[in-house]
Amino acid sequence: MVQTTQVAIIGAGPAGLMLGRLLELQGIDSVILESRSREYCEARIRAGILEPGTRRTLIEAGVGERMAREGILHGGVHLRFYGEDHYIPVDELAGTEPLTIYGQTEVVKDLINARIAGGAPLLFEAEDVTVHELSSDAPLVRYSHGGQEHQLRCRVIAGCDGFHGVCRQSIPSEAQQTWQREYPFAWLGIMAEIFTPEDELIYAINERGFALRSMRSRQLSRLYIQVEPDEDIANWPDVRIWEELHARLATPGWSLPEGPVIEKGITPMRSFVAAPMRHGSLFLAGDAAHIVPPTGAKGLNLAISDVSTLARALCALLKDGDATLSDSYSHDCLRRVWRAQHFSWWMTQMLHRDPNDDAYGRELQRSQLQYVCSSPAARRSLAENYVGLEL
Ligand code: RFL
Ligand code: PHB
Repeated sequence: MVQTTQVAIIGAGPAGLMLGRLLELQGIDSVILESRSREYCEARIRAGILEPGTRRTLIEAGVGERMAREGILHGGVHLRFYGEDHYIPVDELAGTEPLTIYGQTEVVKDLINARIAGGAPLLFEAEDVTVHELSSDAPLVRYSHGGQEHQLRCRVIAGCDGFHGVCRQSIPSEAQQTWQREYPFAWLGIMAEIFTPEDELIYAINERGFALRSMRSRQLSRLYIQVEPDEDIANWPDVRIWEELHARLATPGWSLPEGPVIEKGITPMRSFVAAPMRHGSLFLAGDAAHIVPPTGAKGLNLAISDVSTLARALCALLKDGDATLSDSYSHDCLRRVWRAQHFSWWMTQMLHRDPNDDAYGRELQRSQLQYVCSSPAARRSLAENYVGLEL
């Protein structure tokens, strides 16, 4: 039997779930197909910093209540390098609301709960999803679920299935251009039970490399260190991780408290863009279309801004028959995407120890850090990009 819906959404990450929510509020039907289990999606630890615009979108969509209650507002970041510490008050410099510390896992849980409460279809463990007839106005999605094969006929397919998903790969290579950069390092991240009274993030670099102190709550810290790109987590017992964190983050008069490590993993660093973000009736959003290294904390925020743009475009298309916004969707998103690409690359090269760099390169990097921390114009530029530009 062939089911029908207006929008078939592939992937229940932040992009797919938020798109489903925004469409539901506009009375547009969708079916969300997700390959993983609900438990897996709700436990996957990823981003944690929400721009003011993302916070607003969650609240306006009626899924921001727990975030407003439990999220921690944070107004700035410390840049710590070679013994110097500088505080950049990003909200004050950019003239915006503060950022919010609230884990992506929590955003995903809130969106899943809202979807289930509203009764709109969300299928976990949907296998072998494939997309067809993309150049028609009635594309088709095939998938299997519960051991049975299904077909879903729709008006539009939203490819929100992340970097390794099927949607982008279904676009003929001659119809899409890609740009990418690999970095010669990765991030080893841990979640540790530590009580932290301070609200601010610390980005640090010294001769041993990059480190970041972030958090998920007052009781839960998220910490990262730069490691080799092909590093094996088995080489990193907790004691070695703490040793590196102390060596990279500590300054005179400040030391990092330790606590039990409850999760650890290694994330590769990559920049990637595929354009256009649309092929016929298939629209890509979030990591399906672009990846940034996590240094600028932009990945989740970009996913939410893509689907806000997409929801407006699909609303005009499906309710009023007006294709203006869906025709400009890719162009409209890519402006913000490339700004975030540049900022993420810029933060990454400024804050990591590149094994291929020479002594001259390292002095340039140190001079850049000193300039960013001391020039009012440079501080403001970092702040504007960190909170997310209104484009
Ligand atoms: P997601 O979150 O990857 O969701 C895509 C969903 O699609 C599902 N899927 C499929 N479903 C059906 N059929 C298929 N064939 C499918 N293939 C995949 C997947 O199971 C998944 O549920 O993409 P989305 O929604 O675009 O959201 C983007 C964000 O998740 C991402 O940008 C950020 O989390 C990036 N990122 C980080 N960003 C930050 O700002 N700060 C961070 O600290 C940070 N850490 C991370 C990260 C990304 C990571 N990845 C992708 C490996 C840490 C990691 C490990
Ligand atoms: C995080 O809390 O996971 C986090 C914070 C800031 C970043 C990246 C990740 O730049």
